Amino acid sequence: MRLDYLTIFPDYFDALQLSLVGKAIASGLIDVGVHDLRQWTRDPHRTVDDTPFGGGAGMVMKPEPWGEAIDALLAEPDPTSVFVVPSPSGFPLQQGLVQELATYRRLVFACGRYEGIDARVMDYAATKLRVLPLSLGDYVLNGGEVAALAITEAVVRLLPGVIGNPQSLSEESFSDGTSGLLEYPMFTKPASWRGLDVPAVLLSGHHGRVEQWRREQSVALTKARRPDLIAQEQY
Ligand code: 6GU
Repeated sequence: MRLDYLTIFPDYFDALQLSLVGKAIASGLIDVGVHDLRQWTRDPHRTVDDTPFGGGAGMVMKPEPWGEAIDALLAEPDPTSVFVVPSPSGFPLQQGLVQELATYRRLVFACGRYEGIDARVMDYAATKLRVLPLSLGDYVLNGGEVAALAITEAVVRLLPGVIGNPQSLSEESFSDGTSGLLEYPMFTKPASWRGLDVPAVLLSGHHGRVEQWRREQSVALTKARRPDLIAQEQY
């Protein structure tokens, strides 16, 4: 998979070299390009923003540098690529959509700052590739960079060969979109630590009782933290 990032803060993406995503780059499973949007400006001040038509607070990212960037990255229309636009106004990102993104050959992340990107940029991009505005949740970040990193990590860990034990993918929260429950609590050694004991059932060796306990814990946690998930299904 190929990943491109359009940003005025390329340094955010130094973090791609770390951990699992960094290993996927080093091993050639993915390759990444980080692009400073200002290289596609033409004025001495390398301006990327301007005041909004219709008035209002804040600044809007002007379309021209984005148009040149899109042309530089995509010579022709490409149905195997997605233009991902992180935005609090985007479609809510869920694991099913992450799985879909993992099937594409290329993702181009358009990281906006200020009050957003001139809307015509998304219309223009849509003449070349699928455009997908995505939100991480109902809160506001200052720009798309941190969200692009989060989306990247969610996608890359699903690519074949990136995670050593694929079973750890199928057992986790939201893994298949069918269990719909949060993960149960996990423990490791020592069995007693600072007066806190691991639940005895986990030391019992009774596989069936362990499974039942974990299921009960998952249901209780989901009821407490994500009642919206319980409402959708019957437990
Ligand atoms: Cl994807 N972008 C920004 N700027 N803010 C957000 C977000 C994304 N998701 C939640 N808040």
